[in-house]
Amino acid sequence: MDLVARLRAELGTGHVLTDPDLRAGYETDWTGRFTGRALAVARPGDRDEVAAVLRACAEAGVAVVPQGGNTGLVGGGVPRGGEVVLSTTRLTGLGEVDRVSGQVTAGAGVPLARLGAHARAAGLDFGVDIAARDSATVGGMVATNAGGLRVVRWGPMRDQVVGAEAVLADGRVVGSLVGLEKDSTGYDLTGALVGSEGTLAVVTAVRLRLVPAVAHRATAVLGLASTADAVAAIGVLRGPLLSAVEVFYDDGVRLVRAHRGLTGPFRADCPVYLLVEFAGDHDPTEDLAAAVSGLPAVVDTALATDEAGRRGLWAYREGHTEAISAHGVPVKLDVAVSPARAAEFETAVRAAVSAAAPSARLVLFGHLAEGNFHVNVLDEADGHAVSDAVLTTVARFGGSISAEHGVGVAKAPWLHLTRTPAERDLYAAIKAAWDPAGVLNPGVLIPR
Ligand code: 2HG
Ligand code: ZN
Repeated sequence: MDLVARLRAELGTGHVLTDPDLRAGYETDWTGRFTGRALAVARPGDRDEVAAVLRACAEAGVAVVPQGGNTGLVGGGVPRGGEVVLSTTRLTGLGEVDRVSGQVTAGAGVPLARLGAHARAAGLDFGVDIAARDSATVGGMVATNAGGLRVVRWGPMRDQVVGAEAVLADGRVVGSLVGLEKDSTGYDLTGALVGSEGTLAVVTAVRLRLVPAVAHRATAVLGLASTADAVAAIGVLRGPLLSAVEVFYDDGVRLVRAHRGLTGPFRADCPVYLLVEFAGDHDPTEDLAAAVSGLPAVVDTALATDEAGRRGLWAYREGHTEAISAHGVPVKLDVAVSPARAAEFETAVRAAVSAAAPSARLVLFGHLAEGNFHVNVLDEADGHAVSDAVLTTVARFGGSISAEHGVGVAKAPWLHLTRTPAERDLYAAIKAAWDPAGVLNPGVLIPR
């Protein structure tokens, strides 16, 4: 029996897609930059079906590309050519919130928005939030160690994962969903899966820590003259109420306004915008207003406490990705430096991009409390030269070439910039230990 016939026998014909029209949505990533042809798309409905798919592919010697919501942005979830795409979107089991442990078990295919709503319905919340909350799946977020908008308060995905269940390339199941907060029994296998980008095993379910729900939020957008002023503000704003610190710039706001048909947050445009959110069990509006009024360099302020007003302010920030993609296919990089050096880095990265691609358009924005910049370069055909310029600059600052989206195929050629030969040997050894035949996501994270 050939591989497709075997997969059909395991999953049923309707969950093994070979028709080009049906495959298409799984073969190209959300940005449109990464695309390849899959042999087939397999949509297993439970852990045992995941194991059956992996066993069949391993025996046939066909590589597997695990895929969640396909909004990962680094080409880590789409085929390069001839693989089976294993879509986790049917693994949608969501357990009851365990209030005693403050945890919940979620299938890999559960979208973040559903997980968040489920936690809030039980009086708790999930600590990670990202703009792609409706599409991003829990499994994909674990695989990429997603970060997002609230890392300053609750940390990235790595901090939320207490346990995971995963299937190895040969079909064996590993891991635990018991959710032990204390377990010092040797190597952290769950930890190894976080950020492994589908190269070690296919995560089928995770046990997640939940956080206390906050009843009140207040959001401000500050207009500033420079990134240095924004960086200085973070030091003043840090404290138990601080929940988000996002930076964006005039050119990005113009793109978002044109795309969404919005007016600006202020009467006059500003070079730099800083979105700050405070959250707590009491209304933090006065705390936020007082903190902002104590900042020396604020040119203008817009403050909102009601849901509609807050959404309106967030739209300037969250609208960036879509406004950029509406303009064209960008070269997109997510990088981080020490936040204390973020202003210096901003100057350096602008210089590096304009030297590598003089006629390109650079749109910067990001999560400033972690020094995490999203570098989007528009109107540029040579993605390699721009990526090289940006990532080399990041390395000079001792930064990360992959802050929160994963390495994918987009940044794999530059892994050597921030991992030493000894560290890359360890990466290769870890990969070989989990997936000796190299079936899982070849070409992602570890360069071929
Ligand atoms: C965000 O922060 C996402 O909104 C996407 O990480 C970033 O589009 C991007 O470059
Ligand atoms: Zn981001």
